[in-house]
Amino acid sequence: MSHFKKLGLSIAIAASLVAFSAPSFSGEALEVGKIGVTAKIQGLERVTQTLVAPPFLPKHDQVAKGGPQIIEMTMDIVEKEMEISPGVFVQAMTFEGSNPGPMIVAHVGDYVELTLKNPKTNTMVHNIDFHAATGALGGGGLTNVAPGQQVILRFKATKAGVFVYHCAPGGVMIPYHVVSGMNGAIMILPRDGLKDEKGNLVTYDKAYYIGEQDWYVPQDKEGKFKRYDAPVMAMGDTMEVMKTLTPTHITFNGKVGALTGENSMTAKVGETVLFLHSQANRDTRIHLIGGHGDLVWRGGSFNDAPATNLETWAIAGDEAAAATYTFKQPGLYAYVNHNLIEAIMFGAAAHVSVEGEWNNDLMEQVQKPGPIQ
Ligand SMILES: [Cu+2]
Repeated sequence: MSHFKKLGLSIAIAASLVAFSAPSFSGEALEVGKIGVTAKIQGLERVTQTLVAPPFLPKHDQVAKGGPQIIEMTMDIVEKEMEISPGVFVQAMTFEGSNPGPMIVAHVGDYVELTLKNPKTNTMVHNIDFHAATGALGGGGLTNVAPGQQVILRFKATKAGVFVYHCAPGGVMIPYHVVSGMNGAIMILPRDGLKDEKGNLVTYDKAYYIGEQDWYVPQDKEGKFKRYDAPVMAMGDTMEVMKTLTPTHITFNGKVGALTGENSMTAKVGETVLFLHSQANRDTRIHLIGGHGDLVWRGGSFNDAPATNLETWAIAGDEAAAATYTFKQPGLYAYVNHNLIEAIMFGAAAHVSVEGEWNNDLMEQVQKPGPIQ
């Protein structure tokens, strides 16, 4: 063994002895551990994720390149009046000004580091509870911010799946903020990507995030929807409607018709689309009319094998789920909450406009409608 190699070995042994002996000083063990974790995290690459308004997702890799990263992002809390249906206004509370808030994307093993800002023009205390996070009420206990404050929370992504996040500032403010629009979702992908029911890699050509929201808008004696100047002024009347457990409106992405017409989701025949759907407060059931859920991660856990070929998939209140579908026919598809009263009369419907060649083998109108012969 050369002198240099010997020297190197003895340094390694000395270092490992230090490492092993340190925790034996029980009083300092915790401190050493903390420093160790911080040093480990500090050694990771930092990347900034630019959040985008739903139904779109931030730029991301489906299969992680390299090791875990610290993914930094900033969210502004925005209190604002939103028109959820023509002529119907709510005093909304939002992450980043949209309902739902932006989708965050990470991989298992990454650290999500969020700077949450509550501008001083806001009127309420807010926070964030990540269902993907472990401890402190999902981070809610560490992120209460009054108007004019910001906070930085970092959590490790340990569970693969799609998870809701929402504001949870305590007591009746929890449901009030959630049904005022203050919720979104985060997708934590397995480092080696999504897998089908047999364990084979699944990739998608595009992904959409649909956030379903139940709204409880007070009405006057004539049945006209009331309008308020601030969330605190709308609260008393809104709580009375909330207690009926009957929403007045149910939207996909913040407004009746937000994902229809010119704003329809799009795809081409042959493309695989990943649909991510959250409902932070209330049960729903999703159906793609004319298509299927080829692969459905019920409950949103990517560690579980997906269900296959579903017609409708249930999403429990305060849950997000994922489904893929490879489009086989062109045309306009309705993507709905298949309580059809909620879809058609309350607003919980979207469209997917699909381009491509019609396949007569899969479906053909053999005879046009005409007089009975
Ligand atoms: Cu809030």
